[in-house]
Amino acid sequence: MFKEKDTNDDGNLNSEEFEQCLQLVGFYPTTEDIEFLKKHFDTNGDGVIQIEELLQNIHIINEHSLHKDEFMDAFKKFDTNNDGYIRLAEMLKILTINSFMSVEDARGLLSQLVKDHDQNGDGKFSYAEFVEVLMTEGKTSEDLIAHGEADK
Ligand SMILES: [Ca+2]
Ligand SMILES: [Ca+2]
Ligand SMILES: [Ca+2]
Repeated sequence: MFKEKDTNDDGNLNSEEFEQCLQLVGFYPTTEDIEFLKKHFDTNGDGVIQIEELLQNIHIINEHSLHKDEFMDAFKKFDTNNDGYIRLAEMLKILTINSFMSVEDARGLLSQLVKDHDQNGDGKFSYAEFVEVLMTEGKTSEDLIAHGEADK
């Protein structure tokens, strides 16, 4: 369904085409949203969103559109060095802050999360991977977000 939005038919989506695609799935993004998503869903790092990348991440973008304030807040909170990835050390720090979890428990949880959700195996969570953690881990993720919120 996105093919027709790719007006010059090269498989790449410019910002405008990308925005139109998002509207197709019921998401009316702001310019800030577009920039954020372009940054985080450009999986192959060529600076453009391909239709393929959009399709791969469509369930995440959909979830993002429903909970973006909550998710983006949580992501920013975990990404303490602001490099666009949540490294395990960053996550460990949040989890163990104020003795929320023991270091041992936190390490256990992290290794499970990495095993299940680090799709590309680079040992850190991209925004897309992080949203997937939140989507599939249910209770845990609510705890994570709540904890991050409480510590503002
Ligand atoms: Ca790309
Ligand atoms: Ca980081
Ligand atoms: Ca990863």
